[in-house]
Amino acid sequence: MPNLSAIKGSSGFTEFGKFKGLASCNVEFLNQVRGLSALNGDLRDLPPKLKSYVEENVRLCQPETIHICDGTDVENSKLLKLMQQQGTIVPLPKYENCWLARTNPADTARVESKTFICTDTKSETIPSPKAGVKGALGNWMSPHDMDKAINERFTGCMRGRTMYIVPFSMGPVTSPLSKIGIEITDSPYVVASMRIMTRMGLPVLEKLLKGAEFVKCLHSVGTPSNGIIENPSWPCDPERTIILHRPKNNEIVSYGSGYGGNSLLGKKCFALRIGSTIARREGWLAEHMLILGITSPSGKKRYIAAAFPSACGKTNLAMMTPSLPGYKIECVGDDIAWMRFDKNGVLRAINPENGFFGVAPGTSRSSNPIAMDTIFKNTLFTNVASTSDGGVFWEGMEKEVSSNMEITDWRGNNWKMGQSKTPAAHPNSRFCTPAKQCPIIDPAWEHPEGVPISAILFGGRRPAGVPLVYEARNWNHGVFIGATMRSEATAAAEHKGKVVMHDPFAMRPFFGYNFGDYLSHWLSMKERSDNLPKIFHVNWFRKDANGKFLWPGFGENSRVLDWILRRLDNEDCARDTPIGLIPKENSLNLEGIEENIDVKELFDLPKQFWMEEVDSVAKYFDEQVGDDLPKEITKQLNELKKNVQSMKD
Ligand code: GTP
Ligand code: SPV
Ligand code: MN
Repeated sequence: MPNLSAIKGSSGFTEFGKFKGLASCNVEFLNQVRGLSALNGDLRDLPPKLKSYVEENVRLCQPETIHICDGTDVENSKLLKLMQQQGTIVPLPKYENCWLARTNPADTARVESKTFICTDTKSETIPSPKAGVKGALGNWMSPHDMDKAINERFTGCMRGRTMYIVPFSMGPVTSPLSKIGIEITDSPYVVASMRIMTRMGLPVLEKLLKGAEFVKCLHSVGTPSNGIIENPSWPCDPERTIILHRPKNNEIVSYGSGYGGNSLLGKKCFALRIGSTIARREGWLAEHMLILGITSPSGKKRYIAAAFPSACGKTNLAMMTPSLPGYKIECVGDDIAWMRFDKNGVLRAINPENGFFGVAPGTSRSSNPIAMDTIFKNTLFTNVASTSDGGVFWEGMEKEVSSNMEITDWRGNNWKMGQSKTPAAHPNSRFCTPAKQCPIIDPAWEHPEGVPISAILFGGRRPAGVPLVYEARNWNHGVFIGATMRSEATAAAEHKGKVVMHDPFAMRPFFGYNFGDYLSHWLSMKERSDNLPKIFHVNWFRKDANGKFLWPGFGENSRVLDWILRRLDNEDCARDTPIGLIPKENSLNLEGIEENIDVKELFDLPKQFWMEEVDSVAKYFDEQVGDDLPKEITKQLNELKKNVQSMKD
């Protein structure tokens, strides 16, 4: 069996055999690989499956050279220097080891319309929409079309570039809940970001050498078919961008974009889309959820997972500074949870990520001081604005820069506060920062067995009709609440305007398989435990008639968590309504809150609104899910309808 020391050689891993030093021997090496003749001895020492995966893609993409990433500081410094030379990043001298990347303005968010799951039959991937209706629960592609799409785009796409081989682990390397991936990419920005967002480098290679399986992730920023790269500091091919997944092979292929979920393939592509298909096979859950630990004034600690759609407040809740005295919140993760019932029926969660890829605008000392204490070292910022003293700026930071500061917007233009008509930072601009820098990172955040989950929250941006919080009556009702989630569109994807969209489980862009089967899988979790987490729905975003938020949100959300924890303790503080359980009068702790809260309006359940809500959910299920909808969900819908009809006008 090949062993690590054979690869290590005498020079140690920082040199990583001959591959890293390939500058000197690359031509010969690549010719050998392309010609499939005898291989470089060191390559032979890679696990055979990895070796052939690399060889296959070297032949396809034809890179100039190969770099197998070891994840060391030395390697990272070299990459940062290279990106500076290429103009991809600039240093932010105001902070320690922070960098700013400005993308091509055509490449600033996830592209859901160009994201496909590839299975033999369409019904494995998406429910069949009603005739004449466009499916909105993912896009399917046939294996033949996927192969064609890959060949058209990837043949020779890395010519003149370095191919980086990035070994990474989703989850702590020692956790039995973790999974390994290999990302092959031609973007040093992706390598540097993956080093923050995942556990990357030697310990993972070591695990691979011991025979661990890996998810295959191929990525190229691409080269437009006319060969012209408009913006050499951020190469991309927006017209032909495509994100493909083949669950059967645990395989991801992404072309044309360098941004976020399109290119950091461990995140949405692996941890959610491929992850959800693995989870289904193995009997667990891969979800778009934050994980937080909360300690009550009595000292009792519990963990909560919460699914909100993109840019709807996960990072903020996961790092919240509670306004209610005596509470403490600690952060396990801000975006993704992998959860599995242990042998005692306790739902245990790990955060498969190692960093935060968080929305910058709106993050400030007043809204999220913990994030502000996390992100000003070792951070890669993308598409934020910069200040003349070498710092960053975005909407929400107005009070945090002095007025004489010159600001350059995310496109590189001069920007004047109160005068410029366009935002300084792109609305989907992000910070990419190591999770361990978070001052309230939970002591158990890397525990291999995961943390025990007591409650699951669903929520979205609902400007009307939906109360601040309500509790599901039981597991099936909770699954129904997840299935009926809706939210206003945000800038995290390519959607325009503020339409309220269906986003079941905050997973609409991330399902790896048929949503109907996904619902059955969730319903089946009931059989795995007598100690299921309680399920709640929250809405921080209800507005009054003037369009003003009715609830101050952020740290004040601790008042809602307090009520939820009391419900977990079976306190008699809830009353039944047609949609679920809401706080009894005066049971939500509003002591000391500064704002005037219109509790009545916050919890009002207008009959007309809920009649319409039931109708649109029914229409959605009928048009989008059809026969794939589990009977139990239809039953829940009928029950809600009956309850709503009996409401007083
Ligand atoms: P993704 O990383 O895209 O998955 O987003 P996310 O769910 O982590 O969202 P995030 O916490 O970054 O919040 C996105 C936006 O929502 C920011 O502009 C926040 O300021 C705003 N936001 C978060 N929490 C609240 C809240 O309680 N009330 C209000 N009004 N806005 C909030
Ligand atoms: C989201 O959109 O939910 C994100 C950002 O977390 S991205 O990684 O781009 O998907
Ligand atoms: Mn997200």
